[in-house]
Amino acid sequence: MRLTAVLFGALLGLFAGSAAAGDYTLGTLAIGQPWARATPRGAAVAGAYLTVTNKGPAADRLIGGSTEIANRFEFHSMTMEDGVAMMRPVEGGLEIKPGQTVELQSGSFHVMLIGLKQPLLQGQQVKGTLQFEKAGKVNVEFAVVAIGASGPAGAGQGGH
Ligand SMILES: [Cu+2]
Repeated sequence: MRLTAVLFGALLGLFAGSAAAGDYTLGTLAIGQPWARATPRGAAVAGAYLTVTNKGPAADRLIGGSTEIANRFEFHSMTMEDGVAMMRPVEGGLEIKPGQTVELQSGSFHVMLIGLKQPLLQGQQVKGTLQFEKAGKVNVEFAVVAIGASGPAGAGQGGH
């Protein structure tokens, strides 16, 4: 029963992956819909988000990246401490185990673009790269959504 559910989920994932724009494949890694939020004028940092699914037999690691609009590209974790959201750089990147999907999302692990050269504008496509330890580098585009949006599809609340 459990296996059926897993397989069904995997199939759904495949369909979703092939249907949606903004998805990328690098070897056995599937990268889903990189996106970022628009920033107010003068902002120095922006959060960026994506998912990575490892369809291969070996673990890989998302270790870095770049974008055309920011000087630095970091991975952050976010935890609540005494009711305050704290962000910290993640050393060594993020491991993606075989069969695992890692979500970089608002309020959790995320990409932090630091040292913005220009504001991110809604509707913009920001060119960038993602660097994996084993699979290498892939070119992606981050779709910029409205400041308050919670995902690439639009609707939702804010948060970091
Ligand atoms: Cu951050």
